[in-house]
Amino acid sequence: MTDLKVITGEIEKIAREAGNFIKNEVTRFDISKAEVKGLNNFVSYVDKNAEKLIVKKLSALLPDAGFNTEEGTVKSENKKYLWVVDPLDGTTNFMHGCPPFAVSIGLKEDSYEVAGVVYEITADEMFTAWKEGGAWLNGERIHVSSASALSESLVATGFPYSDFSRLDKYIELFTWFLKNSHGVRRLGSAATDIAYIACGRFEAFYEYGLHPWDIAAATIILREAGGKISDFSGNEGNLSGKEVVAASVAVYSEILGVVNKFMK
Ligand code: 2AM
Ligand code: CA
Repeated sequence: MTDLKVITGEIEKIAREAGNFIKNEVTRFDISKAEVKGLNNFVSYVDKNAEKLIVKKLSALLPDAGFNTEEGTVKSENKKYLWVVDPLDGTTNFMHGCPPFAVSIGLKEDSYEVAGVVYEITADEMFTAWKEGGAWLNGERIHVSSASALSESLVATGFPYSDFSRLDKYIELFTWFLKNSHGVRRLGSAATDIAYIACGRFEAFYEYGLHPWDIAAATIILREAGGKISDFSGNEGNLSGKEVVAASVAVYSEILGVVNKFMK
């Protein structure tokens, strides 16, 4: 396979092209054109057309790779190389014209993330990383923050939006963070939340009920920037997104302990 740095550069071009398409649609988007996939789960022609564009270009880039994409415009196939794609992470924000929303493209080799691009469209911020190549924001190296405790941390989360089975525990955990951190933010795009830990804006993130495409690209960006990501039990491999704890290495153990205490 070609050099991962070169591949990441190509993914970046594809993410920017899809991002430009999405940006052009913001002003003309008519909310009544959204379809409902499930409770509070929306999709539109914008998500689908962006995905088709991305799939076409990625197929040309690595003809032997399989796909796992949110909108399912291509058959899911598990191969040695796997593209994990969310053409538009933060669809609800997009529909309301509210930042942030992002294109998220991850590449796995034998189930392990080896390259990732998160392009946050509204701020024109391109987060990239490849295995052992570091993490980058618009071409500059990025690192997690130097905070060493949750008491010095800005924490991001996503509110439950359709699976309310763990809502009571979630609210108790939320209350704990309100009292024991610098504050809690809810941006509405998990890929962006995790990329923001990688560049030191947030120290930590937790959410349940996500999907692989929400986190695959951001996972390698965070790891290469000095962070850790796992499920609520601390498993770091094969992340499904059902449970996500992400943080700088310095606060990861502390947040894992807290999330574990409230959510288990
Ligand atoms: P999506 O926009 O690609 O669906 C934020 O909490 C995360 O949950 C986002 O990454 C978002 O990804 C996903 N999500 C799905 N439906 C949502 C909804 N109705 N409200 C908020 N987030 C949603
Ligand atoms: Ca999406």
